[in-house]
Order: sequence, then C-alpha cells, then structure tokens
Amino acid sequence: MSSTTQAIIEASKQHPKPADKSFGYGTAGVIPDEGVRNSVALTTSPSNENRNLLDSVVYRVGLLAALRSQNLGGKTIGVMITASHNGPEDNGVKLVDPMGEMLEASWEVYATTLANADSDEVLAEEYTNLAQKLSIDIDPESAAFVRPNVVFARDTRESGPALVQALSDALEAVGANKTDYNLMTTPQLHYIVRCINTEGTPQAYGEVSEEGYYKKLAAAYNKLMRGVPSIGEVTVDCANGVGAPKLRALAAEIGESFQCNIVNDLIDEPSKLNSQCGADYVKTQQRLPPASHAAPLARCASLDGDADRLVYYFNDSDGTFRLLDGDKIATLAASFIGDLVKAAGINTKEKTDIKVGVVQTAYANGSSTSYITNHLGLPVICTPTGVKHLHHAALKFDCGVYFEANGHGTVVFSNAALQVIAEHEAESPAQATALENLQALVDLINQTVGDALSDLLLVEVILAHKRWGPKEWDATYTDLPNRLVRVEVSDRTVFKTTDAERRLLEPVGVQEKINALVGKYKQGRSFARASGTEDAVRVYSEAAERGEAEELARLVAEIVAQY
Ligand code: 16G
Ligand code: MG
Repeated sequence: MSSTTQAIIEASKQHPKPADKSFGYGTAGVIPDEGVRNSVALTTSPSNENRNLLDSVVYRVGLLAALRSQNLGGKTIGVMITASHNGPEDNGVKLVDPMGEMLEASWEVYATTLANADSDEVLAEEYTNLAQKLSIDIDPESAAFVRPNVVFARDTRESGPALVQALSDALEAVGANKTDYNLMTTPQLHYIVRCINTEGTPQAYGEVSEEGYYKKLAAAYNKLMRGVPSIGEVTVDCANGVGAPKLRALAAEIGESFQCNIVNDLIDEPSKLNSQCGADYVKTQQRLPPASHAAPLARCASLDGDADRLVYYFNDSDGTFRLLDGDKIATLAASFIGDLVKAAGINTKEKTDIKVGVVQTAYANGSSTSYITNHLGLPVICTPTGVKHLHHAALKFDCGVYFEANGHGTVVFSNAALQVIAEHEAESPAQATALENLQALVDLINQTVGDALSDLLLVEVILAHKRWGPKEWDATYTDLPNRLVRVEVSDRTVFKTTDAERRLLEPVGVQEKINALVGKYKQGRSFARASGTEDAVRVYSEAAERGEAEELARLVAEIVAQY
C-alpha cells in the first residue's frame, strides 16, 4: 500500500461514512438518495444521527477535487461549501472546474462512487482505481506526480467550518496545495478559480482576490453609469447570508453612484438564514419578506443564501405584490444587449456578427418565451433544469443570456464575440458610446456562473439607462398565471422525462393523461418532473386564468400522486 492510500485511510477514519446511507449526484452536487432536506443536515449537536452525514461526503469530494486538478495538469479546482437557498441546518458541497464552470458531467459518477464507498479501505481502493483509470500518478515521490491545486470557500452556515476541516484533511492526505478563501459567495469562488487559471494569459479574467472582484465590477458599473442619472435606492434582502457583507463591500467600492438599502443581513444569527426571506422565499411565496417594508413602486430585490440567485419585486400603487423573476431579468438583459449590439453598429440589417440568444427551462413563463421570440426577435433554447444545462446551451450563441425562473442566471460571450467587441471600429460618437458600454458590460457580468451581485448591478444599469421603474419593466409582458406543486410519491425515479423535461416518457401513459387535461385549458401548459434535490415530483402548470392554472396543477398532481 502506498503512503498516499495509507494517509487517505487514516484521515478517512476521522470522517466515517454512515453505514446505511447512499448518495447520488443531484441537480448541482452530491446529495443523499433521499434528498437534501433533513438529511444533508449537519447540526452542532453531536447526538444528531446526521452529524457525520455530509462530513464523509465532503472529505471524499476533497479527494476527487485533487484528482480532477491532477487530471487537468494541476489546474486549480474550486470547492464550495453551501446549501444555497436551503435551511440553515442543511449544507452541501460542489466543485468548480478551471474556467469557473460547474464540474464536468462525466465526473459526477466518480463523485458518487467515492461518496458511496462503504469503508475507509474500500474508499482508498476506489480512489486508486480511479487514479489508474485516469492515468494519474498519486505518489508524491514519483517524478510524474502533478501536485493538485484546490481552493475553497464556504457560506455562513454553522456547519461550514467543520466541513472545511474534512475537506482540508482530504487535501492534506493527497499532498495538494490548498487555499482557504473563508467566507465567500458561490459566484465569488467561481470568479477566483477562473482568475487563477487564466492569470498571465490573453484570457486573464481579473485580479486573483476578493478585492479584485469588487474592483472589476465597480469599475465596469461606474463606466456604464457615466452621465446616466441615478434612479434612486434599491432595497436588497440578503437572506441573512453571505451576500450581505459582500454586497456591502461591493457598494463601498462603487461609491455614491450605487445606492442600496441592505436588509436581512443578520449573519451572526445562523438560524435566520433563508428564513422568511431570500430569493426562494419570495419566488415560492410570491410575497415580500416580512422584514421588508416597501413603499409603493419601490424597487426591491432578494438574494439567496449563497448569492447566486436574484429576483426583483415591488408593491404596486394598489398594494398588489409584483414579482420580477429570472424570466423578467433575462428578457431585460437580452433586449438591452440586443439594442447595444445594434447601436454599436456590430449587428445591422445586413449582418449579424454577434448572434444573441436566450436559454430557459420549462419553468419559464410562456409569456416570456413569446416575448423573446415575437417581440425581441431572438432565438430561445429550452434545456433541462440545472445551471450546468443552461450554461452549456448558452455557449452555442455568441452572446447567450440564460436564466432560470428562480433567478439563477448570467450572460456568456463567446471568444469570437469578445474579439468583435474589442476590435470593432465605431463610425459615429453614438456608436462609440454603445461600444464602450458593451465593453463595460462584459466586465460587469460574471460570466462563470449566475451571480446575484453582478446581476443586481446589471439590472440597475439597464433600468437607469432605460429610465424605467419596476412598473415599466413589469409591463413589458404579463406572466400567465401559474402554479408549482410538490407531490410526494413512493419512488420519484420512475418519472422519466424527455424534451427538456417537458414530457414524460415513463410511467407509460401518464403523459397522455396530462395532454388530455392540458387540452381543456386556454393557453394551458403543464409538466411533471422528478426533483433533483428533494424526494418529490414537481408539477408546473400555467393557463390563461388563475383559477384554471391552479385547477390544472391540482389535477395533474392527482395523476402523479398515484405512482
Ligand atoms: C439546484 C440548481 C438550480 C435548480 C434547482 C432545481 C444549480 C447551481 N442549482 O438548486 O439551478 O433550479 O436545483 O431543483 O444548478 P429541483 O431539481 O429540486 O427542482
Ligand atoms: Mg444559490
């Protein structure tokens, strides 16, 4: 047995896997097969039977991160410890690939294999097998050894430090270089990973530090706001999470051109995280967080617990709550960028040098899809749920705008588009201004992953340029009434979908029943898909009238519940 495998076994004893649990790779990370809720829970109480549940997973994910780095010739890999919008007692872990993307899908199965190894010895064996399969030399004494480089960060959850220890133990066992970035938002870690791996190349993404992140965004924002009158303060609910101190630092770096009122910033009270606040609360409850007291027509926004989701909302003059979700952010961004590319003279009637497109999931409101296609005249791609799918599809455009309705999204520019934007020659002062704005926009947007802080600045810039309040923005199109229902079933894995999760292949015959129902409703649409993060099936429906959307959801849920 090599010294590395010996070290892996020794350290693994500190992070034992609970005997009766199994894990799979869900929508965005390793989760227990029974789903995230109540099970990835790590609490401070040692008597809790779930105490070590995620501990072993994080230790093993640490081993995998090192292998991933070695497999890529020593490129830096990121590990983020967060459970995002979930409750304070949950936690989770995800890997960040070198360009700041999510872990390549083919590696998800390796994560599952290591996470499920039944003993410390079997783990070491699986690790060795995997290294062999990937032709990775794991002996630090060997000439062919590539030292792994891994960086990591965590959100504000109480269980974070203990999990960081598990991760750190894994990295030490395999002789990896490691850097702890402590508290960060998920997108900040993605930014850091990309900066490290592109440093000194023509694709250099920014200064490798949290400070560098603020400076890059602040400079771009201030450039875009030059000569543009302020539209006043935005109230931002930070879900009592890591986004609060980070937004404060960003706002300080920007200075007076960005006025924000930060609410729900109690990060020293861990139980308040995502509780009665945050993007997921606002989106699912369709109401203001109780702590926010918004004046009529005042702009409000909410982040989630790791600040990679953003939704806007406001109270109308008559007091009704209006949500401006990821679909509304996508359409706003796509229309602004589409206009800029034309104003800069890059796209004209004769030529389309930068093809702009939008990527959505089945949850996107039907009205948003029609607006993009018919009003903005842009192509739309629909993908399965989960950022990795959207991000991948967005790369098919020169400029791909992708957002999930829940508020996770960003804009990605192809290398060809970046080159056009950098080299295009403006033929008038107006074109020159548009081009400068486009260049600043590239810096303002965190292209690695959806970033609530970067998206917040993006929306603020666009609204200021358009001189729009939330009501004008909301008026671009009217959402079809819709309903999302969570259905408990005995085995969610029997639900198999196709067509970007819009149709069920199995159980056989269910889709036909759904179709028959949908046909009875004006502008009706409905689909059912197994959740990737919880042990449940989700049913979405929309229709021309509120009552009809609700009825359709209820009836489809009844069909699903029979399985
Ligand atoms: C995860 C995904 C999110 C998706 C959600 C769906 C990432 C980073 N996050 O939170 O994009 O909307 O899962 O959850 O990919 P569901 O599968 O339970 O519906
Ligand atoms: Mg999140």
